[in-house]
Amino acid sequence: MSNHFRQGIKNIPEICAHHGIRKVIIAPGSRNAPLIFAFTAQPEMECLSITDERSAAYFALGIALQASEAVALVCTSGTAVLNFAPAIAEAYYQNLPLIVFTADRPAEMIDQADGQTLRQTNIFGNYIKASFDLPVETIIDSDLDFSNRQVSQAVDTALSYPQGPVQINVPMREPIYTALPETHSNPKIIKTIAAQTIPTKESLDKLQKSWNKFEKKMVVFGVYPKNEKLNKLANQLANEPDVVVICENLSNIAGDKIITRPESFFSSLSNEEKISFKPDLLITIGHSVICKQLKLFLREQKPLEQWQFESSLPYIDTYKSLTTIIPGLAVDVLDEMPFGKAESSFSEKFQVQNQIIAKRHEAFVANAPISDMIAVTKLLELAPENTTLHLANSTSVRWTQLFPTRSDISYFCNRGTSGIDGSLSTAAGFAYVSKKPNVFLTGDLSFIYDSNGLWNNYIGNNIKIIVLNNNGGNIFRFIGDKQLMEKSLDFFTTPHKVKIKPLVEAYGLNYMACDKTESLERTMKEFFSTEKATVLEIFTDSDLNTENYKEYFENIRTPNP
Ligand SMILES: Cc1ncc(C[n+]2csc(CCOP(=O)(O)OP(=O)(O)O)c2C)c(N)n1
Repeated sequence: MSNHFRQGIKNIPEICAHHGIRKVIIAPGSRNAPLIFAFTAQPEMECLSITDERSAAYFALGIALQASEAVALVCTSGTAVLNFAPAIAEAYYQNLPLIVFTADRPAEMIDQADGQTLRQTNIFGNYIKASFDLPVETIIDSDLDFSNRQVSQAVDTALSYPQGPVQINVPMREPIYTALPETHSNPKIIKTIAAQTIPTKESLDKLQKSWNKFEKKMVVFGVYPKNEKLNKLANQLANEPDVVVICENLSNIAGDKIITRPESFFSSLSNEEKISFKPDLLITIGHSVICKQLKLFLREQKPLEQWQFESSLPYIDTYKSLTTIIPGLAVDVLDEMPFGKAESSFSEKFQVQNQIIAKRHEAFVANAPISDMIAVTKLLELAPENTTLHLANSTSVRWTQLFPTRSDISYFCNRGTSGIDGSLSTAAGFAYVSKKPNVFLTGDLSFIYDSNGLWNNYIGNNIKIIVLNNNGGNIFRFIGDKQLMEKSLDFFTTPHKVKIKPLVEAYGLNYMACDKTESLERTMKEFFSTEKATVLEIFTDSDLNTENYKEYFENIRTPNP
């Protein structure tokens, strides 16, 4: 057989390169050999090799996040494919373009008791923007055209708004280990051009009228990567007397008048007080928020209208008050609106309460002994300028939300599906393409779970990892019912005997440790000044952390005079 039957596969990297893909993560295998030959021969393509598919896919997600570009993934057939699934689900809910090539056997060999074979067509089902199957061979021109078109369409689909992952299943017949054709077939490239959606003039006028009608407006930003234009716009809005802007640290928006600690803010209010903080109009932008107290507040104190910009899925009615969906990017649409000025004391009310919380917070942390909270206090004090801070689920991200957002830091967390299974790999992928210092803050379980994130040759010296080792999942002590969980607590928190030091050293990283309040600041300074990739393990007491968390909120809740 002539080797032209693989022309379609040979063309894949060239089509990807035309669509702007520059990086491909390859997990090893045999069935994917032709894909490996093709990608490694493409000059524009940087090929990275990562063995563990779960980690490889999260690593790709980290690159896609940092570089705002599509990243390709290649794996062999069988369970290798399924190991991509967690990161694909995360990419789906974070709207990140991963182009996932899964090598397969031809249809006649599926479910025929052959090795390393399972049903791969549309295997990611609910968590993929689209799935494509390439022809087994491309001997005739129409098959080759079809194969080229499928690849173009797949990449285009991943990149079109809202972005997301796509699967390209690539069935191949033996022989697998054979050279790709020499011929260059000039594959046709089909591309969708970038477009901008703006509501019609009529719709904008209607929005403007509503805007003018309401005296109490609240804008809530969800998870959003740093965006200077959006940050400026949020601060502009926050300066209006009738507008209050609420942003968790993951919104990457900060400013004097922005409420960046909603969990503390809404915890501090009594039920009677909450009534006077009720907005008439709620505007929500971007992905989800973590803050439970904000959700409870808004579900109780329902606004008259809610406008939603840019949700990852349509019809997300988190606060049960959704009335209007606005297509297009918030920056573009809000820019078009003149926003009338109004006399109002709505914003002022929030600012006063925010000052009260700030004082209570400072007083509390000033006296606390070594604990997760104090480690986070020091981290946010000492982290180098322009750090990218990656946060694991669950208390790592929650503790940091109790502190004011540092405007120079970029905050990230896998909140698409909130897994603990890929945070380290995501941070490692992100840091690999980042020129800034990257810090990953994690609990012990999340670190151990994804310690394979260190099993690759791309861990640079710009990554520093802090493990808050409180011997298990501390979060369950915060949220659970102590009495109810008493007999089965270990099944939630899962205490363990894993030694993190040898684990870190096995991967060749520096290791440091701290278990005393007195040495925390000095150790952390030293940690941030090391030039090598380093893990700092901070030992804390889970009972004390739990007490700390509860006392913190009791302190925040002190009745207002
Ligand atoms: C893949 C996955 N499995 C289980 C969970 C449920 N879960 C959420 S947080 C958590 C414990 C995390 O423990 P650790 O990493 O030590 O952090 P801590 O709770 O101490 O902050 C678990 C098991 C999850 N989010 N993702």
